[in-house]
Amino acid sequence: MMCYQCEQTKGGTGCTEIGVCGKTPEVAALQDLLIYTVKGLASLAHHARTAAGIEDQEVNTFVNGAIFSTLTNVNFADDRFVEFVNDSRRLHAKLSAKLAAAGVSLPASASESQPWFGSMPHPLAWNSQAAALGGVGDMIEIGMQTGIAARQEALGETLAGLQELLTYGLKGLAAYAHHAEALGHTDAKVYADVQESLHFLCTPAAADLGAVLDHCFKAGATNFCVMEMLSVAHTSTFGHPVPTPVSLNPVPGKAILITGHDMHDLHLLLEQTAGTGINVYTHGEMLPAHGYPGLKKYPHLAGHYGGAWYRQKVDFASFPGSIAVTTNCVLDPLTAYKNNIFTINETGLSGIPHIKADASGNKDFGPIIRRALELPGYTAEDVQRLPKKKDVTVGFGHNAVLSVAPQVIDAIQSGRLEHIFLVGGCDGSEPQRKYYSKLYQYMPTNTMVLTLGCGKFRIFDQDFGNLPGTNIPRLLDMGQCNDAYSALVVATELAKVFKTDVNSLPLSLDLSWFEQKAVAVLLTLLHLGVRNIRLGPRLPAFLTPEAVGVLVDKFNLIPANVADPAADMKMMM
Ligand code: FSO
Ligand code: SF4
Repeated sequence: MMCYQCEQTKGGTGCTEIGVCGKTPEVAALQDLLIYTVKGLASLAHHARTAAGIEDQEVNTFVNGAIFSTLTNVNFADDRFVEFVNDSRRLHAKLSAKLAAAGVSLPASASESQPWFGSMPHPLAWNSQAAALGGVGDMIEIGMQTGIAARQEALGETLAGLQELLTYGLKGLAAYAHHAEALGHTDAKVYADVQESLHFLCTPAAADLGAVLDHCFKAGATNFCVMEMLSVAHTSTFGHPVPTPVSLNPVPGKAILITGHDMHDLHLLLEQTAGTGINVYTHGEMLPAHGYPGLKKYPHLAGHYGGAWYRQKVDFASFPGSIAVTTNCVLDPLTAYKNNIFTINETGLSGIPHIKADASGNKDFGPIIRRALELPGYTAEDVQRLPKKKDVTVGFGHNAVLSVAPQVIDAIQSGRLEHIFLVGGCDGSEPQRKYYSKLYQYMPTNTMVLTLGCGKFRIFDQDFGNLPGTNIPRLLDMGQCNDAYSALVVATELAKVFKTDVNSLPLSLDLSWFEQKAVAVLLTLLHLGVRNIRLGPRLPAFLTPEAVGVLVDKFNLIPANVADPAADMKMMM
């Protein structure tokens, strides 16, 4: 196997024997095969759309969901990838039949293989092969021929890495689009853009570095629309987040922990547990849920439990209820809790029950609820015994932040607020990530910090006090990683007030990336022309020094100085 799609990749170069995340070579091969077959399906869908005006919603939804399943820490179950690959070929046959019925044939060039597919045919041609696929063993064998190695050999490391940059950006934006779709918000252009880019990766033009980079920034542009769509999906369904204290202390009673990013699932769970006496606790990136009026109104949304994703084995093992996994980041479970955990949507773990939506999209969380009722939950004694923690405050989406904008602007103009930091992104277990913990310590008291993503867990329970002369907290959490849109709205509005651009504001972006959604957000920021972004703790392994050089020249992208956060702070100030 060879996978270097996330920041924690082995040795900063690539996971080759087993993933640092726990991904096996077999699952890696199946994921590679899935991306390969989806490139073929997307190529066909692109032709169907452009040549015959055929739009197939099942294909559109599938493509985004399938590539979402290959994100880091989403799905480790080989049987689920076998299903995805078979579904891809089934949908390919369905769409081919529609085209044939419409009398539209594909140009021969549509399925001409490219050197970077190695010994494999063009994925569109492979999908169309009549022979049925064998079992999982056959798929793994074929999948092993569809990995990065063939692309590196044919294109060289820089171009192969930039093709991966595009693929990973597409994975991230597809994940966000899929979340919005769960709440009923879709955009035909987003499906078309994703599929056009996947099609592009199968054409001779994808051997041109400039064309690949253009597609990366185009993906960034599409992702901006997707993040806006997701923001609208969240706020129109659940209302705009409002500042809300969240308890980190449990209450007596049966308990369910919900993790991941999917607010729709949380809503369904709150509905299905209403009146059962079960309390629901958020974990990880679900923390911002407490700020939404449409979710916080449920009295049994009892609080938040645990820290960032990489601590889940410790946190989940001591949780006395069942655990619902809606999206990443999920890890191979310990025996201590493997009978309590359930996956939903694109997530998957070998041997762990998975809850599927029925034909009309309903999900029955009955198994999760029944397991919670079997488990002890929190007793009054537990609650008494556990050390008491202070509440944390969430809910500073763009609406809430802009409502205090006049005070922030006044503070900037009067010199009481010297600088704003946006420390966004993910957390992880590597020691280099201590850079972010230290960075916060070096922030002068006349500065503010906006956080988003699971990186906030390094400081989310610390008291940063208020901005001098105001009652505005210095630390404002804007939400999940996908709420980067809120930060962009705030930055754009501030720039308007000061009659300048985002790059000229007293604002520094220091991003901690981990997986492919962060790649999508980075591409969006670059597409918007945001410069001087610090990126860490390590630069992506898929970008060669030559590719990094292009980004440094064009955008002054700055590698985080993890060895010396004080120096970075000085430079940002
Ligand atoms: Fe974190 Fe995981 Fe939100 Fe990521 S939970 S690391 S970028 O998947 O999604 O911030
Ligand atoms: Fe390694 Fe990350 Fe790929 Fe997992 S997702 S195999 S940790 S590079």
